[in-house]
Amino acid sequence: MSKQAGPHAPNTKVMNRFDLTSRLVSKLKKEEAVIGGIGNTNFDLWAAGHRPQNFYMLGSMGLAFPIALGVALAQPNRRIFALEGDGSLVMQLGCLSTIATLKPKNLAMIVMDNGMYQITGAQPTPAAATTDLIAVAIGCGLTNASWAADEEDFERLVDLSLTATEPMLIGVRIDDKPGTGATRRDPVQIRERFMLGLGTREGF
Ligand SMILES: Cc1ncc(C[n+]2csc(CCOP(=O)(O)OP(=O)(O)O)c2C)c(N)n1
Repeated sequence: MSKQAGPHAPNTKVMNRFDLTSRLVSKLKKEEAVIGGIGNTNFDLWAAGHRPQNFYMLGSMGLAFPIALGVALAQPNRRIFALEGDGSLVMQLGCLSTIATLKPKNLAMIVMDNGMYQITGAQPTPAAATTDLIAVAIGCGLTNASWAADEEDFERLVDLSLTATEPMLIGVRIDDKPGTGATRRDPVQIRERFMLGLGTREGF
């Protein structure tokens, strides 16, 4: 079941998380960091081809954007991307205000909006029929936030984000497909590998 109605721009195409994640990853040539949220966003990030600069969140919803904010502030010369599900973002809306206030110019966020908590049984989220997450972000002060109309528009927005001078949020409506891969559930390995990938750990 794909969400057809909702508060979003009416002509926004329903796309696919793995396809969009693969399109994003194929554009990354400068060791950009990518933070995947819990579950499907990090499964598809893994399936799109592991990179040493990928971090895969386990267990807690809503932490992809906050973690990415920390990385963006710590490494201002690196571009940072974050992938989050709509249900997870609803759980952590306050981070949008924080990011709008701190304005890291190297941070781009993507919210994968399927209107449901897919991985726990497809229960509807508030984004299904009530909450427009891009409107919320703009209201928080993230003025560089917009829905991607289709895959081509998504790629255009990602290209813009690679040289943006303010934080950017891209909203994509996606189908109800589960993630295509599965990250190994080993938090220590994920953390150490990411630190090596970002050059903050010399070896372990
Ligand atoms: C704080 C917290 N509450 C609940 C859960 C259980 N849980 C794990 S994933 C998930 C749904 C995530 O939904 P969304 O972010 O929209 O991603 P989707 O599954 O749709 O890809 C839930 C409810 C959790 N892991 N952490």
